Amino acid sequence: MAAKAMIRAPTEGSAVSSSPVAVESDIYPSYGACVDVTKVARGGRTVAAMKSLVILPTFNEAENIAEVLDRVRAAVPDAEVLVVDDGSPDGTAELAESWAAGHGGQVSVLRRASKSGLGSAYRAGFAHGLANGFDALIEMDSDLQHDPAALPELIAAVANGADLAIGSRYVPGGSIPNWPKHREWLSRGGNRYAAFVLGLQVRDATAGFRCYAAPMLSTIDLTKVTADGYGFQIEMAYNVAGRGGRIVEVPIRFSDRQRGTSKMSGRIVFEALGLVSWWAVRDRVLRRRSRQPEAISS
Ligand SMILES: Nc1nc2c(ncn2[C@@H]2O[C@H](COP(=O)(O)OP(=O)(O)OP(=O)(O)O)[C@@H](O)[C@H]2O)c(=O)[nH]1
Ligand SMILES: [Mg+2]
Repeated sequence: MAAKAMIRAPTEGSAVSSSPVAVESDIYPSYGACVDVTKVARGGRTVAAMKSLVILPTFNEAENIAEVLDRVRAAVPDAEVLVVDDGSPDGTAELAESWAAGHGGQVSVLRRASKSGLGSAYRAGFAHGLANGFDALIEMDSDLQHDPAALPELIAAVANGADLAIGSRYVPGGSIPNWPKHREWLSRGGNRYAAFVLGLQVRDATAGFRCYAAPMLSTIDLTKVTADGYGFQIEMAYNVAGRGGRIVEVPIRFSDRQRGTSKMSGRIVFEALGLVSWWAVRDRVLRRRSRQPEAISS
């Protein structure tokens, strides 16, 4: 049975209530047909033996959190969950803690003092996961737009050698059934722009449902990853690609938010656009120019 303990959290003014991990060697059912989940994973282990951490960032998700936790538990019974809550006034953190208390551990809540953004929440979750020896670190929204049933497939992709598995809306088999056309065009256009200017071979770099292999994640200096929201997702994918990492896109169905309110804003879209343009200029224009004299003299 899980013992509850307070340990020092990786960010100022935050605390995580934690519980030990139980790892068993069952094989998860496959969500789609992309990956053979029965294959032996990294280090000779089966997929289910990957020590996996599902990170759930929350800000005012009281209406969703219990169902999210129920469905994550059903999809990946052996995975640990870390809810990263930014002082939600609607009591999300308390609900997550009481869910954990009633379900025999493996769910922890990292409480942070105030709303600090999605990127910051994931950075805190990654730091916790890497410090605690997880093999696979998963990002997932807490509003059920990401179907927890896809978790085994994402973990399986990493178990089978991907450094980053992205739950993708824009590969064959992926879909966004209910989005208004203008939102889909904005998202598709943003992704095409980022892929083109950064030379990134990813169809859905803004997607926030993904699984990282810990060895790859540990090579990225998270203190230098500064973007939030969509920019954060692109920045992380760009970092993995820049290190020669293997990125796999697993098709997912991205549903509409049924309950609670969106926290995304125009500021986050513009931040992503501005940062992507800056990275392209910095890495593809300025660096190429600064390399030219060497190329000529050699
Ligand atoms: N900890 C934390 N979580 C956040 C913050 N902002 C958003 N979130 C969570 O991040 C996830 C994604 O946010 P959403 O508002 O659903 O963003 P989105 O899915 O791009 O936008 P919609 O499609 O409009 O829902 C949700 O689980 C939010 O509760 C934040 O500042 N801190
Ligand atoms: Mg959402």
